[in-house]
Amino acid sequence: MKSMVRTSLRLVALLVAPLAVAETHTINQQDKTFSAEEITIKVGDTITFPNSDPYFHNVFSLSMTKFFDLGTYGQGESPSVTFDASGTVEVECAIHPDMYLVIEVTP
Ligand SMILES: [Cu+2]
Repeated sequence: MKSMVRTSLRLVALLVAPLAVAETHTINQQDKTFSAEEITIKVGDTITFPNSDPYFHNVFSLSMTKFFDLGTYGQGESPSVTFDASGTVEVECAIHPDMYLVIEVTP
């Protein structure tokens, strides 16, 4: 009987685990700066990078944790990136060298 309860609990744990819902965060780009200098997120989370400036940005990262390049995009566009591994991600803009953001992706 005890082992049946244990098995049931394990089954419930398996069913519940995937419901630890991934979150979506927003890092706005305005006045040639990211809306945060640092953000901590969890593996599986997504960050959207809306461009609120009347000129182009090109958000990218050369970090091993997450390598990406969103390309050149204009005002009102809002591309996103999902982070599938833990670690540190340094984010820059190819057009504005002063733009810098650090993302800590935690397990
Ligand atoms: Cu930029």
